[in-house]
Amino acid sequence: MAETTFSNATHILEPFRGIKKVTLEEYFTSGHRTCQGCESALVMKLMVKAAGPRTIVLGSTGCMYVANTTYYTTPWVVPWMHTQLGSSGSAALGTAAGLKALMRKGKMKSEPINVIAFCGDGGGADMGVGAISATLTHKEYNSLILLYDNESYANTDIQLSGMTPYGANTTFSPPGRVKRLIHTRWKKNMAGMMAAGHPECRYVATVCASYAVEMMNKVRRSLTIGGPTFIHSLDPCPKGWDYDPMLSHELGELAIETGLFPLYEIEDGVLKFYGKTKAIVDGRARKPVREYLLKQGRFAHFTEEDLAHFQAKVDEMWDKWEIPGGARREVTARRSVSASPVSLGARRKTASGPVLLCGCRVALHPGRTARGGAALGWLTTSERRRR
Ligand SMILES: Cc1ncc(C[n+]2csc(CCOP(=O)(O)OP(=O)(O)O)c2C)c(N)n1
Ligand code: SF4
Ligand SMILES: [Mg+2]
Repeated sequence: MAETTFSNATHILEPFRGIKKVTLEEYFTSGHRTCQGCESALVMKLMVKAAGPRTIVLGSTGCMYVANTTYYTTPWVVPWMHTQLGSSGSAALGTAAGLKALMRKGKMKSEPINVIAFCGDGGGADMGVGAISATLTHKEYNSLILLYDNESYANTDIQLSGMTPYGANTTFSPPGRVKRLIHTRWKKNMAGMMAAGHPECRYVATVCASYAVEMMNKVRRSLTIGGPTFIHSLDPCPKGWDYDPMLSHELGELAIETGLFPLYEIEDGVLKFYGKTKAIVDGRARKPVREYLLKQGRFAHFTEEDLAHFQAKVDEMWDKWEIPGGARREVTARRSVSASPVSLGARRKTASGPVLLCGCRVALHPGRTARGGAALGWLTTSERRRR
């Protein structure tokens, strides 16, 4: 067949300017059987509403597969495909590449089609992180990977994942008399990790469905920019977190207001904070994290000491991580370091401030400060303007 004019263009999806401007059409409707108050289901609905009808959705195993495809029913109005638990990245890349090849060969109409692959925290941040990472290196294919993080392997009855918060009660970490806290690791920083390690990925963002318009606009921005993009969504889960379903929205807000889950985007290396996270960065006090933790049964076994430790870890995130908090930026030092062709070792020795390591620009782990040679350094929009 003769080659047709092919363009790898994306849809230009302008942001919704307020709730009243949001389109009415739904592409994730009735027919699902998620729990009452399930924020992940809301994320699906908002995600595809933002993307519009010319969208293919791919989803890895988990609640958003199982509860959304009960025999003979489905809420999906757009084409949808299930993929294996660890393969949201592979599904995104394969679908995007397949569409591109078919269009280039003239076997289907050449037009922008959004490809969105979603994954849970188990499927995306644990099992499938390698496939997502690979996809984020292929800049010639347009796809969005959305990680919906309910902080456990929820579908198989709330097992611990790499995204489960410190100390939480899960079926793999039940508190007991001998050992009160089974799970004592701090959760992974997925968005930071994806942003830092993937120079071909032009857009990484965090979202929470409690802020629906902002969330939809970040989805629209990621699809407009094109190439491989990544969004991390924090989703309160009444079953796994053990709270009254009516509190879902409030818990999402509290996660932001306590500073536990900062809302930001990184587009072409420029960091922008959103909403209440921005207010905190600008000086507003964070709410005490106990207000968030004590509303959830999974932390009911916490003592005052545990609450204090959790608060100290959040404080440390804000003090020592580049994101959240935006602390410890020393623009002059970074400038001279990044412009200089000296070796990594020499940079470590000579730099007095943060060090830019081979394209890694976000501090990924708490406690690794610039002096220790840690990776660093997004610029905020205002910093960039100042430069
Ligand atoms: C390779 C593989 N291992 C285990 C399972 C069983 N399994 C199905 S869903 C699921 C939980 C997935 O957790 P997550 O990705 O966080 O999604 P959630 O259920 O929380 O929505 C597991 C372990 C599977 N389907 N495939
Ligand atoms: S277990 Fe959690 S994520 Fe799964 S359907 Fe229920 S509320 Fe949603
Ligand atoms: Mg999960």
